[in-house]
Amino acid sequence: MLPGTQDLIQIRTINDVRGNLSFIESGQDIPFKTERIYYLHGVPQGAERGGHAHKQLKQLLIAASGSFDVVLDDGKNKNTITLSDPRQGLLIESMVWRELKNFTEGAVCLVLASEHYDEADYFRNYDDFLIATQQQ
Ligand code: T46
Repeated sequence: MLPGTQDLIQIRTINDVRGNLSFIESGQDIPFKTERIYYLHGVPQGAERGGHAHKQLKQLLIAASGSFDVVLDDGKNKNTITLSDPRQGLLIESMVWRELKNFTEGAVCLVLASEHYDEADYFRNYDDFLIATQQQ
C-alpha cells in the first residue's frame, strides 16, 4: 500500500444555509488524543515545508483553506496527496517522511498532533531516516 492512500479520512461536517461546521473528536475520528494544534499560513509561493519524519508523533493534516501537496515516503514507497477540501484530513503515522509543497496563495494547513513539540522526535536527515526504517 502506498503511504497515505489508506489514511485520508472524511471529517464529520454539518451543513446548513450558514455554511459548514466540521469537527473532530479524539479517539473517535482520529486514533490519538490531540496534545497540540498548529497551523501553517502565509506560506509564500514556491516555498516548501516539512522535509522530515517523526519517530513517534502522529498527525492529522487538513487544508483549512486553499490547497497544497503532501509527498509521503515510508522508506519504500512514495505517494503524493493533494489536500484541498476542509472536510478531509490526512492521517500521517510515525516514521513517514513528508514534504509539503505547491501551496496556493492564502492556503492554511491545520495540524492536530499526538504529542507536544519535541525536536528529539524528528529525523531531519533523510539518510538517517532511511537507516532507521531498515532497522524496523
Ligand atoms: C510537520 C509539518 C506539517 C515549534 O517551536 N513548535 C511546533 O509545534 C512546531 C511544529 C515547530 N516549532 C518550531 C521548530 C522550528 O524552529 O518552529 C520552527 C519551524 O518548524 P519546522 O521547520 O519543523 O516546520 P515545518 O513546517 O517544516 O514542519 C512542521 C512540523 O514541524 C512537522 O511536524 O509535519 O509542519
